[in-house]
Amino acid sequence: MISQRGVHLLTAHGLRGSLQKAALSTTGANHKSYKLVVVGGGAGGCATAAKFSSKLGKGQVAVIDPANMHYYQPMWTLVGGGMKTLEDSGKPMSEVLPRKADWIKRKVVSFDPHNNKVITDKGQEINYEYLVVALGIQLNYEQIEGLPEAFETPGVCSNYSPMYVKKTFKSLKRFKEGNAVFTFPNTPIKCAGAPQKIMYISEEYLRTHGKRDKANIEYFTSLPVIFGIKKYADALWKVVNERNINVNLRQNLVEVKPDSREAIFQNLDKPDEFKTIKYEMLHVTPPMSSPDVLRNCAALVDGAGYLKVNKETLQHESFPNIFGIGDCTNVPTSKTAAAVAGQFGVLHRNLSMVMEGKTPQSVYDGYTSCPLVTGYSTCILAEFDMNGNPLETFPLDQAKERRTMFHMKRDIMPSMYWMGMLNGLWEGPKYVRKAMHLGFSR
Ligand code: FAD
Ligand code: UQ1
Repeated sequence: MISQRGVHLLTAHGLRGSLQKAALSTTGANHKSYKLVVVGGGAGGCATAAKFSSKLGKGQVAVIDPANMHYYQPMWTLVGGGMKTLEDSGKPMSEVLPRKADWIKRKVVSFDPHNNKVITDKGQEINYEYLVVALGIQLNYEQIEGLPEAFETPGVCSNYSPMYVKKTFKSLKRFKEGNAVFTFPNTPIKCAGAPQKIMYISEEYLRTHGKRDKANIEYFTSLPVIFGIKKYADALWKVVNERNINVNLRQNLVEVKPDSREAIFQNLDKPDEFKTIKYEMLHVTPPMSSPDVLRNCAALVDGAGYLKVNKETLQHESFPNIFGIGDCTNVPTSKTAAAVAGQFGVLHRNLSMVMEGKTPQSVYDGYTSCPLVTGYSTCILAEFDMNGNPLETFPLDQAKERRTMFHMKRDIMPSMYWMGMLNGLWEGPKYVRKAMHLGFSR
């Protein structure tokens, strides 16, 4: 059900009247206006722009994003394991954004939601009737003391950034003996399974390359659990135990000393207690936050700095002409591209209704998925909802490591992303799930 508050916000009659004040034409290089502005041309922004530029026509939709490249980030797990290259994972932004949308290749530096405009780093004011915020999540590597310097040294890597992902496989190849350390930070992150996926891949690599008996594999996580959903956590404990991987819970990486090749962790339950471990290889998942530009706009965000939307309709809680999608929102589900796919169907239906002066009806169930790659040919396909209940597509035990799921992740998902999702044609596996369960599934 849509909450009472959501329904109340959406009676968009008054909204449409006031928004008509926003000029619809382009009014000069430093001041442009669009029916719909999409901030961020990543997974959620690109899908949204494709759908609405096709619906509204040329010149009505703008995407603002400064990036030259659009990356399919889920592939970086495979890049880290040497199964794909960084080049395989990216396409020029100009090739993926829809032709009917204007691409403003700039960074948004501030929001002015009371006046329906955003400002770019070139000082341009871009007015909108409707706004979709799809900024993703910010990586904060610099918050870990010594880490930026450590990235300059061998063996320190991170699948989370195109700058450091190539170093992961290099680190595996140069590994001789010692500790291979994998971290999970003390903040919400995107794809909460990725910090351990690369650990399982690394374990298999070291085993099949004759180095496993000289390697000690350590997982340091800030969380009190190995994974947030019990069904998959139970399966992952089996994997780490069978493969002799040490798991250290409630341990947060606070400092790296590249000269002595040491990583320092704080015990989050006893904050005065620190543990130092020498590393031969260190894979870091950085602390993350809502992007600064969003956090700085108090009217748009919740206490944690994320875009404050109705978790069911994805409409902003205070500005009915603003919607959010993806990692930058405060929707309480695990931040993944699969979640973005599930949100996208809801967003395009609800925003279309608001554009027609109607009340949003479509409800997001919190669907998200994390293909937990456990090596070079196996994967546990975790799928669950906002309440942490499994919401699985296939009528089989998805907590089991399977080759079929690995092939889906490696060979099918990329095309589904580039051709389906970015063209606004993939809303997640809801209908596949219903078909697979003969209609007996949500
Ligand atoms: P993004 O796709 O990150 O896009 C944000 C866009 O905003 C970017 O293009 C950026 O340039 C732009 N931007 C940022 N700041 C500004 C600004 N100031 N002005 C204008 N534009 C700006 N998900 C899965 O479903 N399955 C997986 O297996 C999976 N594995 C992953 C593995 C790794 C290693 C990583 C890093 C991620 C993984 N994900 C996975 C997560 C998935 O990639 C993200 O959740 C998804 O891309 C989020 O989409 P988004 O549109 O919210 O943000
Ligand atoms: C998915 O929809 C998606 O978005 C495109 C992903 O991101 C790459 C995924 O990893 C997964 C698993 C899904 C869900 C799709 C199916 C068919 C289960």
